[in-house]
Amino acid sequence: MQYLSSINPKKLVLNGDIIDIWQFRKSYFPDSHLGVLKYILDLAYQDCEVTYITGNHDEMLRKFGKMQFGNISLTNRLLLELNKKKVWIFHGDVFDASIQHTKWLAKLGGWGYDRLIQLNNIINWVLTGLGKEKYSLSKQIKNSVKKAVRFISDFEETASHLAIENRYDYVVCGHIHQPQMRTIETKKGSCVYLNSGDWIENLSALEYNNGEWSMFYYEEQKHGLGEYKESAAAFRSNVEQLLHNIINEKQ
Ligand SMILES: [Mn+2]
Repeated sequence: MQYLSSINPKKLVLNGDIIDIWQFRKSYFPDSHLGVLKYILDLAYQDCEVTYITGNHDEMLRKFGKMQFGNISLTNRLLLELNKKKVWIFHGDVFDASIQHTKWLAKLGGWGYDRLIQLNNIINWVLTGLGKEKYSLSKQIKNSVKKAVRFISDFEETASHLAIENRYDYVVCGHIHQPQMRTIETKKGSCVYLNSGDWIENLSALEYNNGEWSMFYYEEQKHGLGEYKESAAAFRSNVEQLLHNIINEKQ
């Protein structure tokens, strides 16, 4: 909240796994988390364009495809043009099942994100059919640090190869919880790979200001943020009132 209330974005992109639907089912949702969601609604209310990109923990939302509610849009991926540079933003779990096939995947080139999702689903379907478990990143990481490091670099390269094939200048992912900003070159060109990290361990975010990308790290920069005061409380009770009205109207 301290970070969120310190920024004043024109656009806010939430790159997947914001709401853990599986946990949500177990009705685990503390007030502090709800406060973050309400604050984001507040931003949207005040003319910030909020884009909610679906991840694997909130993949149920994927079936809705693209949706728009006022300033809030729900999507599987986002294309932006910033300073004449093409930016491709998606969560990245799509690579989980197919990462081991990086090389031939890169050769296919020009593959859209939706087809990658299909491929990922097919591979998991085949694995399940064979009585094997779905491919899981967290499991891979638990297996060995070496494998995890390999996975991360494969992930970054796969994303970048696809971005280069599709002529994007920037590719922005989440999912692997590894904040990163680096240029990746291939014979066909180059692109900048960015990862916003996470708000579990790294407490990091990507920012785009005056034509430049930068990484925010809460631990290093929190002293410059100022304190968060619960001044948005008035709006919050408004949201509660609004929800209450909607519910009552339906009855
Ligand atoms: Mn994820």
